[in-house]
Amino acid sequence: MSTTARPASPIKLYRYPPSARCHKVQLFLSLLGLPVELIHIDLVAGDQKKPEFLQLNVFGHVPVIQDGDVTLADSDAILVYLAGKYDTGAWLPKDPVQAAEVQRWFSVSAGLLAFGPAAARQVKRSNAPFNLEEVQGRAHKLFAVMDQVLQKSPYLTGAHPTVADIANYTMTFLAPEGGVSLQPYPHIRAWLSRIEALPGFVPMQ
Ligand SMILES: N[C@@H](CCC(=O)N[C@@H](CS)C(=O)NCC(=O)O)C(=O)O
Repeated sequence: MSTTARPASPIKLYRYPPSARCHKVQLFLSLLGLPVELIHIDLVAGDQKKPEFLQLNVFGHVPVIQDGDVTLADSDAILVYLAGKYDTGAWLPKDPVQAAEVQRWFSVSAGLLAFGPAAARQVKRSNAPFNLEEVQGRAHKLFAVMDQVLQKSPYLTGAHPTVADIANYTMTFLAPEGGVSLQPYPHIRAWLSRIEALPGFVPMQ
């Protein structure tokens, strides 16, 4: 994908490899063809709560990027920054209605997706204190809706991919790790495949 500008040096991405939110940032950097330096933050060892990391993000969460003088946290906020700075406009539409549509899907990524399928994966991976049946149930309710949306259009906000798709891709792809099958959702599976076919796509390690 073409870019309007190039960073003077590789963008630093502080990340923990199993984190879906870190992957979505890494994915978007790759789709934009931007150089990246990956910096490992070990969430199990507690690196994210050390004073030097808290200077980068007071919340003590990954992902964080550093692009020259700019330090930014929050996966969806980072997508907005990267699209605004390095893309020609397609990934983050300026039209008010389309921009609002993208924002709506950021809310899904930070809400319904995080507290449904992503929470189920956390239970399975790290015994997180959620009720597995409850969060799996939320995941299926969300995916039933997403499947209908994706039956009508190839991407979440219409005919072309936007940061809304990148924001929601990884947690959706990983849903089976939380015991949430994607088999009942053919339109979601086709959407995942469309994203995986984009030039520059990188899978999670
Ligand atoms: N809204 C933030 C949430 C960031 C977040 O919760 N990151 C998790 C990893 S996916 C984290 O760093 N957890 C470490 C902890 O809670 O100590 C985003 O989208 O980046």
